[in-house]
Amino acid sequence: MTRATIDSTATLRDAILREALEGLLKPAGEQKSLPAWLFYDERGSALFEQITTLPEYYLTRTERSLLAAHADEIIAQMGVPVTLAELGAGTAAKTGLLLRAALHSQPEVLYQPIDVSASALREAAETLGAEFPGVIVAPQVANYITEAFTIERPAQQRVLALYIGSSIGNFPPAEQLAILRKLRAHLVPGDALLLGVDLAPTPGQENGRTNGHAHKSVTTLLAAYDDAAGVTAAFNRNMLVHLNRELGSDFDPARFLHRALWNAAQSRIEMHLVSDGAQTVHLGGHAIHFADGETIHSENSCKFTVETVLTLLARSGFKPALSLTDPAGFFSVTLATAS
Ligand code: AVJ
Repeated sequence: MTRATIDSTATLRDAILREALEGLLKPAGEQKSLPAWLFYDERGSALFEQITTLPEYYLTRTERSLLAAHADEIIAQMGVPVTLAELGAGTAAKTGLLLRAALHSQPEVLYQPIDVSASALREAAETLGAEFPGVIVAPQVANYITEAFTIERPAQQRVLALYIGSSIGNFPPAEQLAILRKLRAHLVPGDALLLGVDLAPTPGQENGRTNGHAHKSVTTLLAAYDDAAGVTAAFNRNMLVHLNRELGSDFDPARFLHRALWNAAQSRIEMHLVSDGAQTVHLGGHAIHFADGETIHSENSCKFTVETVLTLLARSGFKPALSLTDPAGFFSVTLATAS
């Protein structure tokens, strides 16, 4: 069962224009950028789904196996019936694991996915509605950064807020803190946050293997953002197609090349779109010039350590209850209660 979706197409287009101009109208020599949420139009969301199934993209399957192994434990920690709310839910591909666990101890679960992509939310509602008759889906189409969102709390229930998939890694540390504090303000003591983050490479494990144990290397990380099949490249370029459609700009996506790099000082993967030759693009009444090789910085994907996650949670009003990491140290999921 699905409740009505809140739509806000005009607001969204305004935000896209504002952010595109802010990122692209830069003095010559200054880094141009676009915000990563612009990836997620219908095609971008589909390409991201495809990325999550790639052999190089270990994030999704690692997080899924952590959730599969610990879903009952996570739900049991909550103690009472729960409603699940999810920031950046997308198609909610991993959420079923937690919903199923919740349905073991309560007849119905209200699931509140929040995402910028209406098409992804429609798919989430259809899939979950079909698989779990006890799940009531209440989707919100919203950019949880720029727009207000609501979280409902049915009587006698606790909110389990999900912020998984390392989506928080798209934001710089100060904004990570602001997002979690904003989320915390929707919660009351006893509610909880389940936060999934991708981990930084193990220092000194460049070749990926020591004493027969797998370790995370920079090479592993880079491959996850520059796959052999070129899906991530298509995902990156699709941002320009999205802008062309929404704003009537004239980017030629074929003249921007995909690049992924590891920024060790900031502990993040960066994705860029590299101008193949000098060119001028028209957008919102402006002519935007690109020098040959100049880049649009399209994404940051920050990588954490268990320690940096715990610090972030403490600073945003959460107290860790359960910290889960796979044996090779690729990915980490933390359950933290609102304190
Ligand atoms: C959805 C932000 C977690 O950073 O790994 C995948 C997006 N970018 N491949 C990530 C992404 C390139 C993804 N997040």
